[in-house]
Amino acid sequence: MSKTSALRVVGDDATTTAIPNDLQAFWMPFTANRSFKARPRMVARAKDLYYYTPEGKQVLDGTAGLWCSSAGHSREPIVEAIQKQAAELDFAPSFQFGHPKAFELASRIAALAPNDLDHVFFCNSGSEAADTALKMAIAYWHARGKASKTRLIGRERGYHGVGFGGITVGGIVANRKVFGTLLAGADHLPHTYNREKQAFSKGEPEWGAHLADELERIVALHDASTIAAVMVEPMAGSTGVLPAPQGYLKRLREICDKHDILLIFDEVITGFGRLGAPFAAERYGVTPDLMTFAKGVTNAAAPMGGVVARKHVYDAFMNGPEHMVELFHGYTYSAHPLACAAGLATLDLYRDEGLFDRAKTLEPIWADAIFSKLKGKAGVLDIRQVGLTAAIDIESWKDTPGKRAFVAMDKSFHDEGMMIRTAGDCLVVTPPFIVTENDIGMIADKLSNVIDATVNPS
Ligand code: PXG
Repeated sequence: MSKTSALRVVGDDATTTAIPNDLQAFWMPFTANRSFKARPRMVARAKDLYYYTPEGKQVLDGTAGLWCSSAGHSREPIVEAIQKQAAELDFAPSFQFGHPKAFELASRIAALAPNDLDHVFFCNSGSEAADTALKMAIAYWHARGKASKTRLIGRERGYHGVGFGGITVGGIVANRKVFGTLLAGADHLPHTYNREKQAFSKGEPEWGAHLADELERIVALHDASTIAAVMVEPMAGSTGVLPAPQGYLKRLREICDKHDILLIFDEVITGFGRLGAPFAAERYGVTPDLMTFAKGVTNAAAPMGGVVARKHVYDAFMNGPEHMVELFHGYTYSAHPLACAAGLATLDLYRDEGLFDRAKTLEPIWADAIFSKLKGKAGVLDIRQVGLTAAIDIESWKDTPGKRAFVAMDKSFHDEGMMIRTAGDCLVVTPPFIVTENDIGMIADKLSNVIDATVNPS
């Protein structure tokens, strides 16, 4: 097959867009490539709550992209900031040099983060943020003269991106099982989901705080002198929205304190308003030692991630000769000027439009709409929700687990004009915070339609 692919033009109005006619070259991430290429779900443009296909058809963004475009798409202040920055300073090294917006953005994020989470390390994705936090934790104990503390504890069903550190502490089996032995010395807490005890809870389930005590068992097995850190998502997102049981995170914090173990919150999804507060740490009144972020920091208009460290973590590194690098870690694109400009414009937009408060105000309206429309429907096995997120477990088709949700996702795009995500036979919706009550009703209706349309296998 020729490697040059001509462009085919489709559509016949102002929305006309050129699309490549050869879909083979792009090996798509986390995608059923053959199915996609047989029946593409293509978008070419986006504005506010909507994507538009190359043909100009409107698609409601039920997922804020991948939980990341929280203020809606192609927002002018962010677009302008990126354009201006590209013309003014396209790139600057952050190794031994700096540029003003990196410091400004770090200060703004530190100010948003609770307590003494005061120092911000930049990278370019949630995966890099997770691996950075894990490396920081191990290096922290080394710097403190406790170099035997290297074990990393994660949780079943956890998602911390796709780097080797992240999949080692992560607990999504498909993301781990074909990648060999991973990092040595990891262990896992049990996940916090129990349908029998928690089905159809709104917000944080009442049952499950005691599962944090499993950390005591892990400490007893390995000894605290070998454990560097515990990393968890305050709400496990990718696995299909598992909100932390009431009191669970506080208990985890107490056990970490008791045994001198760092607590890392992976706030890649929960950071920047998704749970109605700047960070989930604030919603739950629990301060981790390290906190990752990505996605919403730039409204996803430029790739960026990072780790916020508490003062005592940062200070542990600030010794030795002053001409020496304190932490041998970083990325060429750490604090990339375009991402910093996008981040500053995004934080302004969140503040000016009160979008975190909006998410908080909308939460009960969102929960009521989803529950009242979908609870009790045939084949709806559970609904979980916290902040502006919801996950609906639907009954699987016989012998083809995951296929019903896949078909529902495809039908949602093509027939209902709405983008949703799936996790096994679970439908996940996480809209931008700019949704209105009316939009929320529409999302619930469209979900109801695709659930009905997939009762029988196709
Ligand atoms: N940590 C958490 C908690 C995440 O949710 C990452 C790390 C990795 O981020 P990057 O930027 O490396 O992808 C994530 C990413 C979904 C979905 O539909 C979730 C993510 C990414 C894509 C899809 O659940 N989370």
